[in-house]
Amino acid sequence: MIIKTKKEIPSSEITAETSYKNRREFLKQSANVALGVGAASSGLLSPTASAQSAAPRSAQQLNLASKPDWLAQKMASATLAPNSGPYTTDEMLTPYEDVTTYNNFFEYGTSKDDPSRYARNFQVEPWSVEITGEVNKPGIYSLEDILRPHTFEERIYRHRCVEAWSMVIPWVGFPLGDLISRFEPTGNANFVEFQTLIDNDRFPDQNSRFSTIDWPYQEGLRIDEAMNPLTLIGVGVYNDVLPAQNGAPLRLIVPWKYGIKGIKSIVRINFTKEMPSTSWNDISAREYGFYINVNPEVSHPRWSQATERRLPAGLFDRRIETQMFNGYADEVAHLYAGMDLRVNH
Ligand SMILES: Nc1nc2c(c(=O)[nH]1)N[C@H]1C(S)=C(S)[C@@H](COP(=O)(O)O)O[C@H]1N2
Ligand SMILES: [Mo]
Repeated sequence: MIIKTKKEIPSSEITAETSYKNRREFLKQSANVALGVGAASSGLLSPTASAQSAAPRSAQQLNLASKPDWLAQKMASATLAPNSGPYTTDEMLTPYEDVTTYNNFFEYGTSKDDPSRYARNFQVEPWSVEITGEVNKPGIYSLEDILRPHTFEERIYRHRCVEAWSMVIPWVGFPLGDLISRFEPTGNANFVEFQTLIDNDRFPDQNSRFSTIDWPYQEGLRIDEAMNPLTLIGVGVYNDVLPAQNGAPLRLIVPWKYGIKGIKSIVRINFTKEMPSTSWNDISAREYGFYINVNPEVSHPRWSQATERRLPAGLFDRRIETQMFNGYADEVAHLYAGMDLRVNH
């Protein structure tokens, strides 16, 4: 098998996206080889899978904290998103730059660039997740215990913020349902509640007297929403571990709901009989219901949700129409059969 060496690329030109594309090409070609499609003899294989780990990025974007070997290995063996179906989209990906510098993470401040600025040197180790409530196997699990049994997979999802902007993001993660099953929920587990880390040193705005949120940031799902195959525990983006500003080391991803649901840097998962309270519902139940499903027909009291600004913005705003359930109606509409989605917004 002949493997061609790639021409030297100046490090300034290596971006997260080129390394991302290179790895996708590499994996696709490897798959072809495995299937006997015969790319090997044509010299198409590029040896970039190992080279890409050295791809430099600006320190501001990085914020990757620590990446233990076991995690790096799992990340490298993540399966690619399929070519069609709900787990992918052929819409243009939002560049890594935007995904990692235009963020909502109020623990760092309320400006879009606060998270990437203040998340420097965020240490994810040691990290543990406490499992409590209506399960047969509660306990405190280390990050490795939580993640190791799962096969990582790439999913390319639309991400729609309640503020009416959106992105298309190649996540790496695994189905939340697979994680939940390991703890054996009891018959009383009707809801799942999630909490973000409280840490006044690492999250400056948790000290602020002016912060609107009563920490910790808290979110919840009905158990059938949590078990839906679209719902992910996210551990990476663009083939690499999550930067701190995107919710390292693990976060929730629920693509048919407004981004609010996607709680970051999770330290506790609690199984409850009653509907849990959620941070934004506590602040204003009128504006943010428990369900917050993406719905172009239900306006926010202060703005329409019929359209969204798709990032990257470029010279002019790219305004597109918002889709019911963010385009995932076939997968999730049945969860809300018989419910009035204006009341349960
Ligand atoms: N802990 C915590 N999680 C959070 C938030 C937050 O402020 N704190 N913001 C939410 C909102 S409103 C959005 S749109 C997404 C943004 O995720 P991203 O920055 O990775 O795109 O994170 C969600 N998860
Ligand atoms: Mo959001």
